[in-house]
This record gives sequence, structure tokens and C-alpha cells, in this order.
Amino acid sequence: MVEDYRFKEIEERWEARWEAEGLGELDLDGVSRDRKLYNLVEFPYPSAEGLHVGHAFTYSGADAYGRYQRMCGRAVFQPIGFDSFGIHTENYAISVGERPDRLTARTMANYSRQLRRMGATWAWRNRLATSDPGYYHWTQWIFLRLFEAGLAVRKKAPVVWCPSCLTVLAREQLEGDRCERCGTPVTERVMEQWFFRITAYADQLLQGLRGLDWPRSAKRIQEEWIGRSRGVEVDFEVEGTEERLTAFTTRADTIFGVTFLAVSPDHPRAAELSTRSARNPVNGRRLPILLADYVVASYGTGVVMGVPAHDPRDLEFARRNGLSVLPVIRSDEQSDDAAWTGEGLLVDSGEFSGLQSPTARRLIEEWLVSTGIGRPATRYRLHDWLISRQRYWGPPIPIVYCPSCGTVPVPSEQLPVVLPELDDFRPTGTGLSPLASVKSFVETRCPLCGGPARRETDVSDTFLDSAWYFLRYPSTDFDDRPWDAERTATMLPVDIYFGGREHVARHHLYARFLTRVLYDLALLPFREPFPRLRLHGQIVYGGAKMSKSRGNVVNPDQTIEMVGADNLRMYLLFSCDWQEGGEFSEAGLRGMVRFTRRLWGLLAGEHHPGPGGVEMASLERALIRVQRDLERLKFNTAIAALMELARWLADQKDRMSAEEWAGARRTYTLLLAPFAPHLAEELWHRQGGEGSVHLQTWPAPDRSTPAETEVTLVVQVNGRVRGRPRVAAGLVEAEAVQAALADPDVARHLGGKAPVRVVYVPDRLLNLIL
Ligand code: ANZ
Ligand code: ZN
Repeated sequence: MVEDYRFKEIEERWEARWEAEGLGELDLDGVSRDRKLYNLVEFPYPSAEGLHVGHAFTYSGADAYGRYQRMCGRAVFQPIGFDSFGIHTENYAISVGERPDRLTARTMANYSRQLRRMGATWAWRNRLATSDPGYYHWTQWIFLRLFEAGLAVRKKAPVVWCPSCLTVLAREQLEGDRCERCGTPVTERVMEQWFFRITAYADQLLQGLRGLDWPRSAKRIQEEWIGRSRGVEVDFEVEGTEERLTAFTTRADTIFGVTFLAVSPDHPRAAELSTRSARNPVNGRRLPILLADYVVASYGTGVVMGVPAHDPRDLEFARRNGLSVLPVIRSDEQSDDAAWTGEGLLVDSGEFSGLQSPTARRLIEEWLVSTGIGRPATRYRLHDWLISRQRYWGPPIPIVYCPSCGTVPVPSEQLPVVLPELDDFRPTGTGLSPLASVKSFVETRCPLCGGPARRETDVSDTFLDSAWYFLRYPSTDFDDRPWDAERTATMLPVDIYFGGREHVARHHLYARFLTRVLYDLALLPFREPFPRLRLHGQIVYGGAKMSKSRGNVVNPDQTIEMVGADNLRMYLLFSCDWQEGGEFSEAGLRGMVRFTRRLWGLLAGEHHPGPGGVEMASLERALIRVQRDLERLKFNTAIAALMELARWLADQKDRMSAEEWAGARRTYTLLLAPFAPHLAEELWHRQGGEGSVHLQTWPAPDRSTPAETEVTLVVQVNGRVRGRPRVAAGLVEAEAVQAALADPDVARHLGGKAPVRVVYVPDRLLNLIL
């Protein structure tokens, strides 16, 4: 009889050993690019005392994948750190009445303990915290590079203000019309703020999505967030002035149906314009000009040509204001009392009457352009990224205002601009950061003329901290540069990024933007940070998202104390499809505890050899399933295969010869290692295994090693296959295009021309369109 499965003793013993032996550490100077696997999972922010079970869920999946890849021979880099600056942490500090620097020191220590105890192989040597001066030094440095490039600009604009957090927010940091941090409805203010000109990259960010191996849903979120609209700008003459009023429309085919112009109340000429009337350039019709709330000042031109017959908002506005409604598109499906927004036949539209609306749209656009009344225009929903925060807990924006020299960047050699320690760090609500009242901070010398000057007192958005942290991880041991060129060339881009859906329109977009900017400034050799993204689901409890206020938070510490980290990991990964998420259930957890206990008895228990000659096909099949499922992140079905295999082993154990049993047990232990790392390690050593089980070679029989590092890329030119070069796996689009050009057949079909469009499915297909 074998003794009980004493998970606590086993887990603590192996965690200490792994840490002492540096199992998760990677010698970054000895890694070759074709072997590396940068396995990244979003870092936590210490805005609570500890991690919750949702983190355990996410990290268990990422770690199982990393451990599996390590056994497949990849040099796995799996770093972790803390997103420790920002409103989330500061709000928590306010709520517990503790200074954020002291608070984060404590909570990060606790988070680290928990992260260790979950049994993931983190590269601790590369740990970072965004609130360390050694980190935010470079956040400020990046700000300066954008400033020099004209991509960080200060402008007065209507901005979103959270009356509870007492700061401005970026528009993408809203949930509907509420602050995403505290849930308070936001208001608008006009303020002078720092913006990053992400809109200048809108088109690139959209086009670049094509080459990414991302879930379709994630691409769609970014597409919609960027919100590209093609249309025309139309100039309307304004009576009594020489100036024209320009409206942006995506429906030029409705232009004969315009009965008014609507102007945003925030339009700079709003008051003056509303006393005048305009003229429709296509038919001379007089159009009243009205101020309308539904017109957004910052979208298009802030002016709408009102077509009440075909736009519901225009119709509602027209009815309220007694304006006429003039249908110009007819369809069988339309009803009398609603605006018809679909396509149809043009009526009352001069020479365009009788045409189908899509054709008419094109012809009217062409006509407007040819007469100079209009011009093609593309608009984006995306706004510039507002990065100023009137808060304390963030990197001070490295700018000085000098009465004689104006806005002066702090020279890079003088970075970091250190955040002063402050006892009263609470937001002021005056529109100024608490730093504004720290004289010793504000009063400084102008870096240009040496005269007295004032520092910028806002800090930057926490999303800027996290927009580049993945660049820092491989270079944390350099303090004289943000990232080392050689390390970066070896380790980046990230091979696989595990993240949350809620980050797609914010963090993932910001990181893509910043990476493209840094590429354009020749500071990075690649354009896309995350060629491969996978989104994890969420663990809910009692049908609801876990939250303290609902009292349904599952505490991972207590669970681990009760059943051990391996049972928690195995249970979380088994309970649902990792990319979809699921419901936490105690009964499910108990089921897993029973399973691992039996497994322990089976694999650690004695064997009484039988006659042998057992057919091992079940083992082979399980092995293939587990491997395939790990590649697809289907941890639940992989564990199901392990459970089936355990039943089969229990069945066959006594029939197996000593040798057969040793082989089967060995394979099983290796397959178990990514999921239950401590248990597998213990079993491995009890079988007399040498070294860590996590450094063994994955037992797949048919794994063709070259496929791990080299793949066949199908190269098409205009959709026809022209080459199948073998290339290194994980190339980004630009590298793949280069590799394709080296193929003579491909080069011949390109005939020296550059493709106008590239469709790239990493490691599989490259289509060059001329
Ligand atoms: C005339 C028209 C007729 C329109 C029609 C629509 C339907 P997207 O696709 O989102 O880009 N628009 C333009 N600027 C606006 C602003 N600042 N605030 C609010 N609405 C604005 O929408 C483009 C359409 O939204 C434009 O096309 C304009 O209304 C409106 F039957 O012009 B349309
Ligand atoms: Zn000066």
C-alpha cells in the first residue's frame, strides 16, 4: 500500500526546488530565435489584497501551454510582473486609506506568493512593476519619443470627466457612458490635455489586423472600435457669408432629400451659424441651420446634412422642430412612419431619379467631386488617445512649461521625473493633479534657458504603462535602455499572448499602436507585438461574475490550502473550454480531488507484474489527443483523455509486464506534467526519473521535430499558388514577405511590383495581391 496523496507537502517541496533550480528562468543570452517561445499572459494589477480564482484560471492555462512547449524543446520565456501604477490601484489605496507606494509593496509581495503557490514556472528574474522608477523612466522616455515625432500633442478638446475619480478618461475607457473603474456616469469638460495621435495610425491598425492570427471576434472588436466610414464631405453655401459649411455623409444618394443642416452645439461657429440658412448645392433648396444635440462635435465635421426621410435621428429631430420630410428613395418594404434607411429607387432627385441607390451614390459622389462641391472622405470612430490624468499614482508627464521657451520636453538624460512621495495623494477635483500643490515638484528650471519654469503636473494613463511592458521583460537587466536591441531581436515579438476580451479595444489596440510608432521611429524591428492572440473565458460563480459586493469570490488561497494547487489547476482547466469560461462548482472540484487521489494510488502504488503482451494502442491514441488538444488550448478535453487513459491503465495494470507498466506509467506522468506539475514531478522521481519531469522530452511518437521550428508556407500571388518555401515558424508578415521574395518563382510572378495587399495567415499562407 502506498501512503496517502499528501499534496501540500509534495507541492511545497517541489516549488522550493524549482525555485532554487530556476526552472522558470531562461538564459536570454543563450537562446536562439528559432527555439524561443515568448509565452505571455496579461499581468495583474495589485488593486486588491490578493489574486482571485479567475487569475488562477487564466494562469493555469497559460502555464500548461508553456510547460508543454518546454517539453517540446522550446526555450520558453514566461515572465510575470505587476501593472502597479494607475487608477485601479490608487482607488484601492484610497478605499483602504493607505499610501499607494506602501500598499503596492505589500500587495505585490502577496500576489507573488500566490503566483508561486499556483505552481506556474515564471521567469522571476525578469519580473517588473510599472510603478518602479526603473520602469517608468522608460514610459516617460517613450512619451518623449512620441513628442518629438509630433504624435504627443497638447490640445484643448471636449473630454470625458469622471466626477468620482476626479480625472479625465480616454473614451475607450468607458463602459457605455460610465467610468469603467468606478461605474459613475461621466460628464464632459473642455480642457487642455495631452493626446497621443492614434488616429494617424487608424488605417494601418485596421489593415494590420489581416495578418494576425487572432480570434475573429477580437479582430471584429478592433475593426468596430476603429470604425472606418467611407463617404464624402459636401460643402453648403451659407447665406450672408463667404464661408461654407461642410457635412460628412456616407449617403450622398440622399442629398436631394436634405431639408436642414444640423450643427453640434459645441461647433466653434455654432451661435453665429444658427441664425442663418444654407443652400443645397444640388437643387438650390434653402435649408435652415439648427443646433442639434445628436451631432457629435468630434466626429466628421460636426455638421450633419439632415435627411429626415431616411435617417431616424434626423426624422425625430425634424418632427420635433416642424421641419419638412422629403423622401427620395423608394422601396416596397418601407412604411410611412419610419425613416427608410435601406437601399431603393431614387425619386425626386433630378437626373439621378430612377437609379438604384448604390449606383446613384457612386454617381452623385463623382459628380460632387468633379464640381468641387465635395471630396471623398474617410472618417474613423477612433479618437486620439487622451493620456493625461489629474491623478497622483502614475508617471509624471515629462514636460516643463517655461514662460520664455514654451512647452519644453525634459531631456532624456534627466529621466526619470520621479513621482514625489505624498501623504495626501487624493484627487482634488479642481482639474489639477495633487502634484500641482507640491511646490518642490512643480517649481523647476527650464532645460533650455535655465530660467524658472513649471512642471506638467498630470500623470500619464495607466494604459500607457501596459502598452509596452512586453518589450521590457526580456531587457529588465538593462537600466540604461528601455530594451536591448539584441535581446529584442531574439525574443520578440511575443509568440502567443493570452488575454481578456475586455482588453481588445483598449490595451491590445494601444500596444499595437505604440509598437507601430516605435517601428516607424526605427526603435523596433517589427510592427505587430502580438501576432498570435488567444482570449480566455471567465470563471463565474453562482451564475454571476465574482465580486466582493456579491460575496461570491472564490479565494484561491483557501482552495489551495484545502485541495492543493494541482487539484485547483486540473479542476479549473477541466471544468470548461478555457477560451469560453464556465461556472465554478465545489462538486466539480471534489470530483477532481477523487480523481487525483485514485491516480496517485494507481501510479505511485505497487505493481504486481502480469504476463505482458498488452496492446498499447489506447496509450498512443491518448497521447495524440492530449498533444492535439494542448496545441488548440482545449485543456478540458485533454484532461478528459487523461481520465480515460487512467481507467484503461487501472484495467490493464496487472496484465502488464514490469517493463510495459514502467513504460506506460512514464508516458502517463509526462502527459500529466503540464496540468498537475507537482504531482507529475513527484511521480517522476518515485519512478527513478532523472532531472525535472518538466525538462523531459514530450513523448509524442509522431512529432516531427522540424515542424516545431520550420513550417511550409504556401505563397500565392493573386490567389494562385506560386511557391511553398520552408520558413522559420512564427514569422511576422514583413518577414514572411521577405522569405517569399527569396523564392524565384514567386519573385517572377511579382515581376518587381510591390503587392498592394497582403493576406497572411502565420505559419500557413501568404497571399500577395497585385
Ligand atoms: C446624410 C444621411 C442620410 C446620413 C441618411 C445617414 C443616412 P457612420 O456610418 O457612423 O460614419 N453623421 C455625420 N457626422 C456626424 C456627427 N458629427 N454626429 C452625428 N452624426 C453624424 O455615419 C455617418 C452618418 O452619420 C452620416 O451620413 C451622417 O448622416 C451622420 F439617409 O448623412 B448621414
Ligand atoms: Zn526656458
